[in-house]
Amino acid sequence: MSPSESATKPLAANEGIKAASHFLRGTIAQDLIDGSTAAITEDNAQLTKFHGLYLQDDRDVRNERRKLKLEKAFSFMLRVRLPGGRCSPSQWLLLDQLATERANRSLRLTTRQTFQFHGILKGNLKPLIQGMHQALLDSIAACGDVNRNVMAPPNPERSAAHGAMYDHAKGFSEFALPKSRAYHEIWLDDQLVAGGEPENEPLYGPTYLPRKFKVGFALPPSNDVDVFSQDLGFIGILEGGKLVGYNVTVGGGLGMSHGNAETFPRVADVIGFITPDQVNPVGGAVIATQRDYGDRTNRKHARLKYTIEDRGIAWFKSEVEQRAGFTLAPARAFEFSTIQDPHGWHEGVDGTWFYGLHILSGRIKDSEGWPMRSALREIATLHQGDFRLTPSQNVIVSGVSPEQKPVIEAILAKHGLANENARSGLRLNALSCVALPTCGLALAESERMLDDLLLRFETVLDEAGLRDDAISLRVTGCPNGCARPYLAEIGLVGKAPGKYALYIGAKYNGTRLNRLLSPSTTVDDVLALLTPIIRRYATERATGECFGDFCQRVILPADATFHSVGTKSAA
Ligand code: SRM
Ligand code: SF4
Repeated sequence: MSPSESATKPLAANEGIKAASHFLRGTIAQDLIDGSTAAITEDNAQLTKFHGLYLQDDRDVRNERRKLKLEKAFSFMLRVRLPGGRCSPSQWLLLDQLATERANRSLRLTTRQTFQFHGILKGNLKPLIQGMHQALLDSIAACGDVNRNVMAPPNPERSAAHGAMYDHAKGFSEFALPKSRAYHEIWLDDQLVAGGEPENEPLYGPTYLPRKFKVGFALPPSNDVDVFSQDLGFIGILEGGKLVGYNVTVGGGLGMSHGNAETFPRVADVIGFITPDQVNPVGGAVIATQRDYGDRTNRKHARLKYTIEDRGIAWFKSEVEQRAGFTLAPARAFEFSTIQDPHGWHEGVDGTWFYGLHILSGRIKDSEGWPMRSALREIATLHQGDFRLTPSQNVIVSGVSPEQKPVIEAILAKHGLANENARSGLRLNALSCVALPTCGLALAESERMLDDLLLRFETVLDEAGLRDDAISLRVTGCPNGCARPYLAEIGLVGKAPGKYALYIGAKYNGTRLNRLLSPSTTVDDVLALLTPIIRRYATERATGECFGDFCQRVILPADATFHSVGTKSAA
């Protein structure tokens, strides 16, 4: 759709809801005391997203309840705001306790480095949010048409540059927070002073952004945050080990709809280099440009990537420069080699150690033979450093003194979890989204099928001698792309119960999208299609060639549909 076409169309319904909400209040407070339903109104369900909350229902029991003419089994999901994925042991313990008292006794680490609670009943929302507040945690803008949780490399101890980058990411998160006091009033019972001060959202305006907005900071050679999938990205540039600035990326985004060619995943463009003090001005200018030019008539066309596709990257860059009041310098050279988390023990530059612990799909719970939640709770009671959540749904126990190392190891061993990192390269690089039973948009299973899928693949990899090879595999229950499947060497995207679109051939370092191999396959077919390719890869690959590059070179037809970093003109 051209810019002039969108100018003549009516605004999307959410725009009216936002405009009438009085800066995100709506009638949420009234809904919370309505005991006639476990839900809230549809309009308020759009507004609570800005407060980090989604209304959901248990899809496993939907049909049964429909037959019994019962209301859906409603509950809420809450997403914590946690820039760079960092939390203290006392915060961990409190979140763990809240999961027991107010949610479904599990914590879910997300692909954007934060925690989600599931299964919160309406009456538990306020106590949970007030509990988080005691530990200085909130869920403001964790969802909604605003800047979301800002991603950054999880381990500042790796170098001084990592530390500086974490500070910039946290600073940007604060800078781009909505200013409305609605969250404090509704959830924390802050009183309105004399009917309330007039409010203003200097960055967003009263209708916020046309759509969600995502920011990530990456430090080469690791592209752990998948910077090219972000609306706005900052790639750290070092000189003599010092962080001198960032290459700015714009217009990444992964969501699409099956069968709708007007929606597509897109890798971001690199538009130039800035110094660290220019992060907020440039980021603010990018947000403001999207605020003013993003498509507010069609939510499937409202992300920044479409604004850039429609108007051109040169126009976008010049608009950002005009608003920021300076010109971006030419982009500097950079190279990414990996997306993988640091598993196991590593020494930081400050003499402390950190331990990367693999957690499949980021689900922290206690199950038979796998008491991960208990083990992490016990670590949190003794740990003197902090925890870092990674973009690959894992956790890093960080800031461990040499004396505490054996203590952490003993706790893991006691719970039978000492070998969680001794897994196949495929498993250590696998992600899945939540999907069923909580996600209202899921078309197929994802988290609940990942373990079985990996076991089946691992048999094939073992036979081919590839058990330790790092190959990225990501599964989602629908094409929205929450586990970033289009940037995986093997991507399965839910289409219908038991059916997946199969994509292969992304570059392992997250700089090239994959391409469609088969539009609708069962898991059996996925295995049947990929087994011979994996066998060929084992014997025919070039030295150092990653699986995605091999597929691109040998398997996939030449007519690419998705593009990669560097193939488009970065103005
Ligand atoms: Fe997502 C919607 C879960 C990362 C693209 N995502 C949802 C919802 C809230 C479903 C809904 O709208 O009702 C899912 C809740 C499921 C549940 O029960 O918990 C959901 N998204 C997730 C998480 C939890 C997946 C995970 O397993 O970790 C991730 C939470 C991140 C966070 O902490 O903020 C998550 N979602 C992503 C990512 C990856 C990323 O951001 O790095 C993407 C692709 C990148 C992008 O945005 O382009 C992503 N989620 C979407 C979309 C498609 C957006 C689009 O542009 O089309 C939707 C649907 C929508 O917005 O309409 C969506
Ligand atoms: Fe739900 Fe789809 Fe996101 Fe998976 S990818 S969590 S199914 S919206």
